[in-house]
Amino acid sequence: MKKLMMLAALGAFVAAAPAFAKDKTPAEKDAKVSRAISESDTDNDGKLSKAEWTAKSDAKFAEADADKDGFVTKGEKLAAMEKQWAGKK
Ligand SMILES: [Ca+2]
Repeated sequence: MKKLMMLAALGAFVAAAPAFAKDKTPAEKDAKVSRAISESDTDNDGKLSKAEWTAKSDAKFAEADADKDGFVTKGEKLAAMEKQWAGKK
């Protein structure tokens, strides 16, 4: 039974494989990178300064730190990841 469940899990993993970034076409990768840059490029110069890069990280940290104690616990990180995964469905 355990073997059957492992095979089912492996099958689901293989079925999901095309969703991974390595299977994206060059055009899909280019569009994804452009979108990622434009989301943080606050001065619209087409590139990210260190400040623009860290501002997004700081915002993600602040969002994950639910109790605002300056630390992200495993539970807070899990909640943040679940929220992210839910948004991708
Ligand atoms: Ca910029």
